[in-house]
Amino acid sequence: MTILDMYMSIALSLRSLPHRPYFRNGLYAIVALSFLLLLFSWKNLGSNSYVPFPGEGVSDTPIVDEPSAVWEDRAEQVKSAFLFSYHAYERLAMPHDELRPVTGGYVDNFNGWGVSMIDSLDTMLLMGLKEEYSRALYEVEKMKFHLPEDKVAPYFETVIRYLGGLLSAYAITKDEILLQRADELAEKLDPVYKTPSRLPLYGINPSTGKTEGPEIGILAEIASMQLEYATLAKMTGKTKWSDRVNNIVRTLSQANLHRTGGMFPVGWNVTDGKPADTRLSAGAQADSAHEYLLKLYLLSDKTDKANLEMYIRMTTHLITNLLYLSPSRHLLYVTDSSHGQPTHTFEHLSCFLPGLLVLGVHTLPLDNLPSLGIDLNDLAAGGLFNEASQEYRLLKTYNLKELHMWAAEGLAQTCWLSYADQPTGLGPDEMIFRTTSRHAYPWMDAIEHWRKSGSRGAPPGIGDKRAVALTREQRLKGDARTRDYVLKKSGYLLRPETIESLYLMWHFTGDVKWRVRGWKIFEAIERYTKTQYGYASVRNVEHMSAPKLDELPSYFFAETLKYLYLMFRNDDLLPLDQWVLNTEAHPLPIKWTPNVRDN
Ligand code: DMJ
Repeated sequence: MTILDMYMSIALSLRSLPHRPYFRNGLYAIVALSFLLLLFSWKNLGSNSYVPFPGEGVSDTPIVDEPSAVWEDRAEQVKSAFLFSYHAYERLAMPHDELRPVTGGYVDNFNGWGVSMIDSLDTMLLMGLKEEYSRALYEVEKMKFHLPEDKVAPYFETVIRYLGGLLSAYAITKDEILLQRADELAEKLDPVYKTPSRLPLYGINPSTGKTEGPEIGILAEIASMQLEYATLAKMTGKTKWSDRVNNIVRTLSQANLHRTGGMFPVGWNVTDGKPADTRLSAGAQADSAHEYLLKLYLLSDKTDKANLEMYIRMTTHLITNLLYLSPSRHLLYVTDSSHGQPTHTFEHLSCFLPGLLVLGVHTLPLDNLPSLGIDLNDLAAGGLFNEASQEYRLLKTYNLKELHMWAAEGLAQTCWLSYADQPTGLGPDEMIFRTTSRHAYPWMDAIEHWRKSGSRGAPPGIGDKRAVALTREQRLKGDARTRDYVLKKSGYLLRPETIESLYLMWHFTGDVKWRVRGWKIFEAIERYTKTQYGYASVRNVEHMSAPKLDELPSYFFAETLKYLYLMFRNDDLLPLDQWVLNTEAHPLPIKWTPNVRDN
């Protein structure tokens, strides 16, 4: 029965009351008034009121911390998971790229140079796996970076996985062969920079030097190699590599972003170096470019203000335009936009964002930007994107450190719930949040309303919430109302982003709930993704039988298991004031004494 039906039947039953007009009309008036009040509050939900959801403030699971010996043991279990699958890779696939974890075969999907092995080097080193490392090093010595004539190496993937992997292993061990191979690889890839803008092309055949790629490049692929090249420049002393970085940073910082409020769009013209569309994304096709803004500032030992300013601009637009609350559960999510309209898609890939935000909160004086000579108003000025100045004026009225932290917490919570809601405990690759024109609920509107009405309780979208399991029937009906979302891509691809953010939340806040949730995800990985030969992506996180894909992506070794291991260790294996992790979780050193060589 709908609320309208209910009111109709109350009205009808009033008609049958004994004939006493004053009494009956009085009741009519009360019923009509309550109906109007209900209508008014329902209409307002979509604009600026905030009605807490019954499950808010209630944790999905009791959070029980364990003695440090238990965490030590959990870290060891992650190491065993690494060894189990890496040994299968060594036995059945090395030096090919990836193991097929269901059939025991292999696949060469990233140039065929052994991407799993290179992506794994620093994980082995952090885990103290010397024998596996020396076997891999033996293979590194033989690497030639050759490709048949008809093949193309994807530049971005090759940099983040191979170059990043070689450089971080070199930073840890100083084994010269690693730097030598990294430098050779960068030389072979270098023709991608022969564009008028000096933004890289999509790909290259390193044997022939033939490049390939459309005129409109993708943000993540044209602007996520600066960390690796800045490190290569430091390590080799070659200015050629820092030139590559400087050109990209200059192009990005001079771009006219007035159509996108200071945030980088997805499409970039690699001929003129200008933004080529207005699509915005925090996830696919964009994620690491946003990530590298903050990380470049940190890698420069906090000297590179240009990247910091771009980071502040990016987060300002993202917070004021791309963060939304779901209508019933008030889950905070980040979405992408096309032609200025949010799509309300929420991607697993975007779950790196809470981790990035908490990293910023703990490394930047966000509550005192003027101490770095940065004024929010000035960032919007200069004619580049004056339309955005309203957003800057609004955020200036907040303590930015606090606001970024709320966003980090709320997003991390939603990323976690996207796992906890599922029967397998694994998170889907993409969800679409329920919304109607009334219920598209920008987070900053809710925060403003909450603040204006006295800042009572937790800020909207923040704090623990109950997980919501669907019945089989609800699932089959694809009903979004119970959870506020439906699954768009239902697979779990062994991705790291949520675990990465849980690790960073735990690392910086010390709140054990993030660590406990990390453990729950590891348990789900063990239960539902393990195969005879390793771990496999699963097709559908809603099916307890978790049908498998025959895929074990190399980032599972580089990122997923590394973040879990770091999270469960009791010591600080990787101090984040000394290391910056590239987008494939390869740690790069902030301080380095270069060996100067001739170019
Ligand atoms: C990784 O290869 C990198 O993190 C990349 O930036 C995007 N995501 C994948 C894993 O999901």
